[in-house]
Amino acid sequence: MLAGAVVIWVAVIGLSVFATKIRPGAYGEKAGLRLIVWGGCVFPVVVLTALLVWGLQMMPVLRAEANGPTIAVSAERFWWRVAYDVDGEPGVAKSLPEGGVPSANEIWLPAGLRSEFLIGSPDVIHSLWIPSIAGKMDAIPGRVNRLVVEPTKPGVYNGVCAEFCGDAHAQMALRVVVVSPEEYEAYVARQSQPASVGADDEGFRRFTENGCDACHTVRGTAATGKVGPDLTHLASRRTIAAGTLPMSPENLATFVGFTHRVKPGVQMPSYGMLSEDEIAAIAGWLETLK
Ligand code: HEC
Ligand SMILES: [Cu+2]
Repeated sequence: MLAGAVVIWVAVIGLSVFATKIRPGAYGEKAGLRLIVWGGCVFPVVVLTALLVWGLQMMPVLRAEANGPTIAVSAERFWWRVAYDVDGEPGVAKSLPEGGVPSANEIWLPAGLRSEFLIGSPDVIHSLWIPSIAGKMDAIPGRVNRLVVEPTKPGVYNGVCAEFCGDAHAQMALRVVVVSPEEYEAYVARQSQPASVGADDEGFRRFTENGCDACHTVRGTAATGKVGPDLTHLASRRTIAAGTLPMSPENLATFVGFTHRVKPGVQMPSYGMLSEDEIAAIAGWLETLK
């Protein structure tokens, strides 16, 4: 393209210089018209059409291939379901692959590698947007969109849902943590471990008694609910409820007791009817899920 542009530029400048040098009236009106039709219309149409066809053909070749992990991101109302190291089959898939190491609302990425997000949704259209790292990509029910990202600088970045998806849309954020590839591997290895929960743990007993396990999984225990976020390593995350509150024992208690006041429209029932002690016991136990 550069070579072509130089040739055309030299020709156009040459013509202009030539035009200033010739005697007025040296060429007739017909000759002038011919130059405009051939040089000004036909030539650019042919050249630009050829470039367009060539460029479109080149697009798949230029698309960056991932050389890092494949991470499934499911946009839910109103949080992000994450699974590390899933098997992403090429081609157009209708739903996200099962398996992988589950997490939520926080995505760790290795710096300097091209990781691939497989992005889907079980309910409505959302959009994953991590402004410092990549452009927006819609999460559409019934199809899987792919997004290759290559973060270069370690750090913590913010992401949001960028497509109105319901009441709590504005409280559907996430954190992206970019670390070295070694730290990334260690993180995923830690996340793949089950939680260590004693059978006589007071907080865990109240967690199951109140039916939290119907919606939440704590790997290594009998809690295998799939509706809400995996809580196995909840306390290792930076925020609660998709960026709504910073992670702390007090905020965990606030979220469980005043769920709808903290996040209006949230798809989890409030447990305000529980006694303060009971909520404190549950929150204290959740805090141990590092
Ligand atoms: C009907 C299903 C359901 C039940 C029952 C339920 N939850 Fe949830 N929970 C959810 C959903 C959905 C979310 C995601 C909310 C959001 O961020 O929009 C959630 C989020 C959470 C979070 C924040 C997780 C994160 O990664 O930020 C905690 C903590 C939590 N629930 C604890 C509990 C506890 C404790 C109980 C029982 C007292 C409970 N949940 C009962 C569905 C449920
Ligand atoms: Cu959304």
